[in-house]
Amino acid sequence: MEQTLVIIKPDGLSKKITGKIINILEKENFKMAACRMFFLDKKKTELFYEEHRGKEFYPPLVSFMSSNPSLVMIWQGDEIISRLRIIVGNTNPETAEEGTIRKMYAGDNRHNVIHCSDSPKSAQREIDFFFPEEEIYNWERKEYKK
Ligand code: 3AN
Repeated sequence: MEQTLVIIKPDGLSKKITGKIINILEKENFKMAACRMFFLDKKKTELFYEEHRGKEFYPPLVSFMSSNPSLVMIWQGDEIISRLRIIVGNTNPETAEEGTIRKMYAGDNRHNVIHCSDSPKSAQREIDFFFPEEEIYNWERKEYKK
């Protein structure tokens, strides 16, 4: 079973859609494996979005993400990485499919309410970036009752 990193960005928190987003994930039968509020200061945001350094949207992205706290979570489920990308929708809400989280709630391609990992490799990097192993539940472990 896969795990992926999900961030409800500062605009998601200020729009008060945290519960709605969690509800969408729960309805898919995905399970939360970790959850913590983080204030991504400038340095941490720059490191997280390192691959975009140098792009024209990088400085405003960093300043938006470090403007207010975010809710950072790990979610677990079968093929969750690719399935969640579809549920979240395109970076730009104008071109996102109807019914996707970004189509429903995002303001524009920067203020797009949610982040989710785009590949198994980035999921691993992003999970390690935020959470030590002991803070992550693995619902496949025998000691948790289903
Ligand atoms: P996604 O989150 O859809 O995987 P990425 O990884 O390409 O998108 O970009 C990371 C973040 O950078 C996006 N979530 C968005 O906030 C911002 N971003 C990406 N492309 C643009 C753009 N053209 N203009 C403004 N912000 C952008």
